[in-house]
Amino acid sequence: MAATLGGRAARRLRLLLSALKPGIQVPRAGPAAAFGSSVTSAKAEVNGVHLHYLRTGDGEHAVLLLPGMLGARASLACPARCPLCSAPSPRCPGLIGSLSALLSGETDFGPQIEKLNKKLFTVVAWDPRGYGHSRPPDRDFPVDFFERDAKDAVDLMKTLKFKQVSLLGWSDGGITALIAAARYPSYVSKMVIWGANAYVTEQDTEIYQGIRDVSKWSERARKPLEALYGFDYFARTCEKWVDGIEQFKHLPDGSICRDLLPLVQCPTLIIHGEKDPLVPRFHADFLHRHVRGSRLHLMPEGKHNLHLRFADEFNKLAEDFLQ
Ligand code: TYC
Ligand code: MN
Repeated sequence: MAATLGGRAARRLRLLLSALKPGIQVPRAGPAAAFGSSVTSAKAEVNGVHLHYLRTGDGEHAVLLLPGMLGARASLACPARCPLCSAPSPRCPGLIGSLSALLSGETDFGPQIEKLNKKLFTVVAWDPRGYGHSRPPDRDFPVDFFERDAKDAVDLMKTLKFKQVSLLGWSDGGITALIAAARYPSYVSKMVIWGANAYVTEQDTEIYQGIRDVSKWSERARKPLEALYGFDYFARTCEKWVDGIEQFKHLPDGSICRDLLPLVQCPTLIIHGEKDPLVPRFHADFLHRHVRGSRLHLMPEGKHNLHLRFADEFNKLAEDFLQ
């Protein structure tokens, strides 16, 4: 296949293919090369599953990026199987597009993977089990699914031999980060969370019902996830997520992790986008009140994806806080 391509294209193909072999360094093109940066894609066996992660930077300070629902955020936007030869990812030429997506920063942590300071930080972005490339298994949502993700996340970083980590958790990933910090206080040094909530209200339930049917999502939100998962898995998993998160509404105070917040010991920065249509302000205020010593930073124009829309501002906030 590469033989049919011109010299430049063939070089690019070889580069991309070598990049997709787990554990192999990907020389980065473009501005990131100025940091001598590379991104590796790999899997580690943790708690009986093969967890996929991206890794970049070689700084002392380990930082784990935790994606939200459907977890595609850490992952390359690419199909589980190649549409041409049906080889499973990450081995087939059809996945070129996916790596281009990473290189052009189209993943949901693209600007963090690309631009967080590689000399200060070693950045890992993971796919929780059942999400992204951490499949099989299929994703399920037992009532302890956030607890399970928190343990998986910490055990992944221990497997990778990090002595301590800081957490950057978005949305569901923020909930996972809170639980990890509460349960493993000596392992988590600092934490930045945004778009997270510690409990579920009637108002949240209405919002959840609004996103349950993925065919009603905007094309832009739907496309990358559909490409990654295929329509059926994507649609089914979104419905299962809604059922999963609604379990908490029937618990006392709708609690996801309310009781754990006082156990958090690490310095915590809560960022809230004041135009977030998914997570109302009272959730950020609640976290701020109950996580001891936490800081609340408001971004007036920020929505749910504030780390993408205002990536430079977000990265600077996070870097300054972590140092
Ligand atoms: N927590 C979801 C995520 O991980 C996003 C979300 C938040 C959806 C609140 C609906 O009411 C909601 N991306
Ligand atoms: Mn293929």
